[in-house]
Amino acid sequence: MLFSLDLVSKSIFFIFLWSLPFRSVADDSASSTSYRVEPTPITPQEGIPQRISVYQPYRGGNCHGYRAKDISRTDQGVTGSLELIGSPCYAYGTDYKDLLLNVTYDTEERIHVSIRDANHTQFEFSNRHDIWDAPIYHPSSSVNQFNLLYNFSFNADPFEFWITRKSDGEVLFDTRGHPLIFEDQYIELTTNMVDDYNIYGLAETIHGLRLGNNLTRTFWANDEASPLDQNMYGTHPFYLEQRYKPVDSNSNVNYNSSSEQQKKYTSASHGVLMLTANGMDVLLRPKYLQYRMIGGIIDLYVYAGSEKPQNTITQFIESIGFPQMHQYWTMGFHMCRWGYENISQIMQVRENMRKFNIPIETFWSDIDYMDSLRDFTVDPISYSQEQMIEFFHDIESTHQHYVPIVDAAVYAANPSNRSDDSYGPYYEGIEKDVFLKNPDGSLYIGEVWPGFTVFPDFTNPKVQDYWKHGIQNMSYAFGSNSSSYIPFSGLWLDMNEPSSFCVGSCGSNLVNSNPVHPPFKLPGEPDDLTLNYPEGFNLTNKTEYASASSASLSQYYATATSSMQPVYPTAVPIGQQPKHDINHPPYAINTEQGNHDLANHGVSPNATHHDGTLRYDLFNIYGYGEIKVTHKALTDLQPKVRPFILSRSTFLGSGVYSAHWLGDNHSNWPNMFFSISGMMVFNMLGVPMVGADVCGFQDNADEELCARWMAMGAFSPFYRNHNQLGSIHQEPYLWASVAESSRRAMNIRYSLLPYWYTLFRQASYDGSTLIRPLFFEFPDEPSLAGADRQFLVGDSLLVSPVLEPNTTTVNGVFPGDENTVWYDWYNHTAIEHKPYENKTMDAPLEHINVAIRGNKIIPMQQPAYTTEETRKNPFSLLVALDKQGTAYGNLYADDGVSLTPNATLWVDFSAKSNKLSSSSFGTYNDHVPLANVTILGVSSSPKQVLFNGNIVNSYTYSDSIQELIINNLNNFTSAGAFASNWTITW
Ligand code: MIG
Repeated sequence: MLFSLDLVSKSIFFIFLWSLPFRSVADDSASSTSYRVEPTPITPQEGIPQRISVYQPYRGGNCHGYRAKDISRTDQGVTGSLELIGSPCYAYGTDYKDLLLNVTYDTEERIHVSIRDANHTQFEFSNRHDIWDAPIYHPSSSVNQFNLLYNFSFNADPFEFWITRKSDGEVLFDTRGHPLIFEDQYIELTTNMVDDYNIYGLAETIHGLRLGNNLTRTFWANDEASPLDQNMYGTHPFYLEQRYKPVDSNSNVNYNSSSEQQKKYTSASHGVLMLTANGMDVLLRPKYLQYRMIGGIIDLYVYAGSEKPQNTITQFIESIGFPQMHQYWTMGFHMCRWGYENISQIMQVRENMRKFNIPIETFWSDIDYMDSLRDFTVDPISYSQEQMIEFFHDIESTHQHYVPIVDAAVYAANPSNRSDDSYGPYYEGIEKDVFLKNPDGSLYIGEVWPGFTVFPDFTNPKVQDYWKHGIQNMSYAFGSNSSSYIPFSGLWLDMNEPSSFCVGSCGSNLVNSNPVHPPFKLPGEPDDLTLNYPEGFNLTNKTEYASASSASLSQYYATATSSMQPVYPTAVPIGQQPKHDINHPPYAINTEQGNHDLANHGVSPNATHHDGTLRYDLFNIYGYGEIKVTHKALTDLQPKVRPFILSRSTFLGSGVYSAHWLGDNHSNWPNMFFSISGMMVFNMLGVPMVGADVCGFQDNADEELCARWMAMGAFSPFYRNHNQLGSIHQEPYLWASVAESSRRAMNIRYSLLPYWYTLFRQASYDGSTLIRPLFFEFPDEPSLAGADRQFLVGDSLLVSPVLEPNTTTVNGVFPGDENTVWYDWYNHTAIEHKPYENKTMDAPLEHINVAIRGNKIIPMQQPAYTTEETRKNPFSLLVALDKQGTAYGNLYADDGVSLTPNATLWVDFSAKSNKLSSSSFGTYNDHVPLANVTILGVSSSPKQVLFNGNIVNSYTYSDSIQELIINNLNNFTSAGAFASNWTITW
């Protein structure tokens, strides 16, 4: 009998089997039992109700902080010890009596303050370079203490510290008046804040760009669709703060100003990072900002910043890692949907897009393609190998791409079900011992789409081979017949918070009932359930299912205190030592999930990693671990190619390996609006390849929303339309106006690909933002501090999308001063505006307002149906002169694929005094000529136009638009537009 085999010997056998073709559902002989998955959902498990501490009476009032002893200052920093004042106060845990203070001057811009318990009992994230390593730990330059941009000051008794920026005396971080609390499950550190502070970041949440001072940001990786202000998928405990000062309030301040105009304000920004993967609340309040962490130690970094917000962001991103370059094709349009039931439907979308002449670069598959929703399998019928081979052949011939989803959770095979025996990803993981455990060493078994599941421990070194093997086998399952041919172009990592639909290890002892239906109805699933779940699973397990769900519930209730009455973790009497509780810590953070139980809807904090580290201490970095392992697997499989990974959960530095989408939004206008700040913030966090589900994921999109969003999406770095199972279709050809708005906006996007690619290169080089808040370019204008209804693409384009229904106009500002020129993208005329006047622009349904900033030069190419075809078309330049007749820009190019390109090209463009010069550096050349140059802001008709001194005959000048178009440059540049330096004069 198969069930009598022990798991390990069985697994060895099935690792072998796994490389063979996957089981076919038609093979009935594989099923020894009669199964039909019980369709009635079990009662959702909601965890043990917690009273979130931030809304309870404050427990730290009896704490008096610490006293500094043995402080010594060196050229590198400050060290010393801290001693608890008075007796323990047991705010929400047990106070440490002795702490170590370590302040290091990491770089001239960045200071690091660490405070830990003297015996190193607490988990120290910064010791785990095996899990997270970043340039922050390896400062490159030696620090000259005379060049430090900051000062560290402190009071000894009680210990308080403050960090100032030397140049202007601004206090950047200041704990004065707030006692430090340092307990085993509660650490509190507070900084005073200026009035009405402007801070940005502390992602991931859905909020306007400027966070305001009445917000609690909780850091706890969470699978939830669009919860306003609350915790979601990713964790980035960094903020940028921007401060403005009236110019005459402090005559010592003298920020450099390039503007001729007398400024009313000057500004400067700095950054603050609390490096931890533990859960925490950050309280943003009118006078202060408070960190409340439920574990770990304090690793605080302050970046002294700059007058330019972008420079502060560069200081930060440099420390967590500059983002990767993505392949060129990733900039094309992506179409996705949960609910493409078979590959024929995707092939049909491909045909329709072509028929309606709407570009599409990449087809995505959600979990529909999997066999019974199990990772690394492909449905043998609806996504049959035969069809997939044909599909890959077709899309490769047209330079299109395919990206399938992979979920973090792995189906736990049912040992009593023969048809599960071939599920190698489970048995190999058992054999290699790479799954998360319970504290008692048994497997942690949660529940996701395929039923009860296990979760790879991405901190286990052994997981690398396991995961790579999974990806390789998936490639075979799709029809590849060679280890070097991977038919998909990237991987989409979902559910990697990781999400789990029940509380705790709910599937322990229940795998014999697998597969089970999720404990809720799927979107669009009928009430009268006659469907098979998962698809293709057409037998019944009704009896097993019933006992499974009741067993699961009783096991779960047994862990609750007695009933489902709320448990108040803060109710430990002062002076008593609270119990160390991993799943229900004494301080209950404000996590969004129902009942605020930390174990609800995710893999719980007591799940245990291979070395005994609790997930409690690594909670927020699971997705990052998966990203890194996937990245390495992909580079192992295709060593020369830049991996493309799209991840839902992210952590500091994820942009080094991955792109991000903003998750399960809704098809409504507010969600479209919030996606702007979402993109801006992820750009500040070094994840520039970011975008929302265009037209919205949940609920039904309508024509007007989708027309507007397809247009705005064309100005997102990551441009993907995605939709939920059960929602009406929203492919852009389904409504005439959506088709038209998509075609127009994509025409712009594809013509701007050289510009986008250059922006990505700059991001990977110095952390430059692609989707840029207005205040980044115009930092001295306080009214822009919260501007998030318009955005800049790079420094040159201003986009003013319509974000509400039933209108044909949009309001927006044209920032800058009297000298700033903005040109309309479409008609090339200079836009009449007064600085900061809220101007109303025409915005018919199929039109999105885009303005070009004077002083900028934008490289473009003639757009085609795919990015590959566009790359073969001639270049053009759009030169937008400022009032002085000058403009600058640049271009980066390489082969668009290679991890380490063997040739690259940088081109600098500059225009002044009626002369445009192009200077190239590097040898990359795709032998595409320059077709034309359009110059805006030319005040009179030129007498002649010369290219490298040779007369150019073909040009037109428009007096009314003040535009000079120089055509037919192909002959001069047939060796390649930028193969050599040139000048054009007029
Ligand atoms: O909870 O795979 O965010 O993009 O379509 C649903 C199905 C699971 C969540 C992802 C969404 C995806 C969906 N997934």
